[in-house]
Amino acid sequence: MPDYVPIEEAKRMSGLRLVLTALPGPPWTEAAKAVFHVKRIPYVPVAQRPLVTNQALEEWTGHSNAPIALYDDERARAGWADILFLAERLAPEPALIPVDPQDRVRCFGLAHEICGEDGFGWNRRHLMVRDGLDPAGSGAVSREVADYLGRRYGYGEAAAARAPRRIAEILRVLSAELRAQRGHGRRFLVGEALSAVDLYWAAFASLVEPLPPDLCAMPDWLRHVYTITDASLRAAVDPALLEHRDRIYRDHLELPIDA
Ligand SMILES: N[C@@H](CCC(=O)N[C@@H](CS)C(=O)NCC(=O)O)C(=O)O
Repeated sequence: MPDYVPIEEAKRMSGLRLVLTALPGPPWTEAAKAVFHVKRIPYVPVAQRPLVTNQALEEWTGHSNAPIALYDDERARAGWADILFLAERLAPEPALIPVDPQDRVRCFGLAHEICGEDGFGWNRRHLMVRDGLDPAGSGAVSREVADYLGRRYGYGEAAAARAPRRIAEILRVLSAELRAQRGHGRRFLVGEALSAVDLYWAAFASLVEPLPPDLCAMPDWLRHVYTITDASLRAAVDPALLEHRDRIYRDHLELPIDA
């Protein structure tokens, strides 16, 4: 477990402080950790606990979810792109934003489809909320948490109804990109080198199927919630995408996942 520093103490510190969801596996948190890990940027971890830390984090940063990056007395950064640009500035090498303009466009387009509003993670969350609100659901997500997440992230019946289509189309786009890259003898989702989008996919693939318990010790209920069990949605998952996740973790990230 990271040595989480209490919020009040972190507030008084300078340098980089990173607010992280205090569970192994939440994709937005793991994505931010991956970026700072690859760049070898040290940070002070601060725990976000849904519903528990909201007020204190809101007062400090103006945000209450995770991740949030705070550097010296600069504005708090809560969006994945803002966090990435901060990391690029603090440690330009290894660059995670491609230099080639076409590759940059691809990188940000794909990253938004993975991490952004109405992207893969966002729509997977809608399905978790739907399960939690359904009296006949799996019971893995409590009604309280489903209500809370639903309110925060624009859940509605229409959003839930279209979520599977969005999830499947994003998975197909990622698969097509990966296969096209492989066809050119390239081992990354964009360009010739590791970029942020490989890290984002590695982190968000937990919402297809988390890494096994020895590599990611998440509670069973969370593992259940994260795993795609619906057969038609599962059919949209190209096994090559999970292989890519496994390789990115093996070659570039820290295992087992620590939280
Ligand atoms: N602001 C982030 C999104 C972060 C996000 O959605 N975090 C969620 C992950 S489920 C969270 O912290 N949820 C718990 C909560 O809202 O308390 C971004 O745009 O990159």
